[in-house]
Amino acid sequence: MIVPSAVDEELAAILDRELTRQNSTLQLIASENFTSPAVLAATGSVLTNKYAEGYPGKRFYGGNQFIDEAEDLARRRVTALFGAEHANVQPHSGSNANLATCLALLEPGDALLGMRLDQGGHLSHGQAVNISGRWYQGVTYGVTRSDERIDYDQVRDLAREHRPKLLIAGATAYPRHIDAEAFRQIADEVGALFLFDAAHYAGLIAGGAYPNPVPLADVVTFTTHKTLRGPRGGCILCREQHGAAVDKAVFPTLQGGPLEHVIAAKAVAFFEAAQPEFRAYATQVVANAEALARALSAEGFRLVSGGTDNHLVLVDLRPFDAELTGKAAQEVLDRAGITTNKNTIPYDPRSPFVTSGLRLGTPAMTSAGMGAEEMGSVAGLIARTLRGRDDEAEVAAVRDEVAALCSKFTPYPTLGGHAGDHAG
Ligand code: DSN
Repeated sequence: MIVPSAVDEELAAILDRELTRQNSTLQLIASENFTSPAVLAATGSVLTNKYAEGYPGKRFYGGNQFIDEAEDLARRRVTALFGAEHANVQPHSGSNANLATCLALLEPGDALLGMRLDQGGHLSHGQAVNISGRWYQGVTYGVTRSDERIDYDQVRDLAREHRPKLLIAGATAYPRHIDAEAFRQIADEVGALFLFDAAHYAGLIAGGAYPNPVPLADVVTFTTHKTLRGPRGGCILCREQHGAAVDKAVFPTLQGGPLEHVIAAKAVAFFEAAQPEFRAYATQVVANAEALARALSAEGFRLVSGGTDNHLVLVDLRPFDAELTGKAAQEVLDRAGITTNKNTIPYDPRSPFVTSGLRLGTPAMTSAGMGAEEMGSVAGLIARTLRGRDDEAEVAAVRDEVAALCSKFTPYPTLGGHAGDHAG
């Protein structure tokens, strides 16, 4: 692999520092992962040089015969992987995939019903600050106070009251399975279309560790870089009847030239996710999240909804330490080499910039080879850091232990200047 150091030492040094960070600290952000060298190579391939507005067989520029093959391969692989009728692999991101879905199915001013951002939803599900809430009438549902699970009665009541044209399931910080069947029934009752945003779950679904919403939803969107372990980007799966509208919404309505190097890398990720090893990986991601949840509970943390069914846990820090905010926890954990993100918890009294919660996920460290035993160690290191957060010597001691642990689970042991294998 040609590395920038040959021409640009300044950038090469930055890349090297980031590689060292990824190799030597714990990556617990639930939406992140470590791609394979094959995905990295496709992302860095000559396909980045080509303009290809349009779709395979219908491009606006010449020279796209091989680009067409790559995009067709990605489409074939992803429809087979999820059992979908139609795929669009061009969205640059999950937000673009969701906006394109709205452009395909709705008129400005139509109502859509999605999950509250502060209870685990996403900006692009109808929040007022996002285009999905500015162009459309965004209505939101949440979780119950009692068990902190989606309040399906509230979803039904709001659907009956507002008659949304689009009902959206999907979350960024919800540790439980989402009942796609319940959403389908509610959508049918009020005559809504049903979008399942599977960004967080796509890899688990592909690996058989999370129920597949594709047979139930009109449209399923997802990002390719989270549990699916592909390049950064988005994807839309839909029923054949919506295929033409979805394709038109992605191009020419929303996007211009597709990122064909990323689409090639998506094809690689779809291939990898169809292999038997990926099923083992997805199962281990969930087992690791369960192990992390148990170990954190034993350390005195309260888990939102009492635990997890998927790849993430949402920690309510207040019972552990009433003074400790998510912001302060994230900052001191960063100093200890443990990368996490602060997160609101349901009915959080603190602002989204401060929060009472911390979101932790297992996809990345599972790719690096960690198992349930290491999750116990990780929980212990988190607890020690947060208990000793005013003691810099203790934080430094944890940082050394984190580095020692990570040295046995290095995602890219041979990448500094050369492509190499990683532990996943
Ligand atoms: N930023 C993503 C996440 O962390 O869940 C959502 O878009």
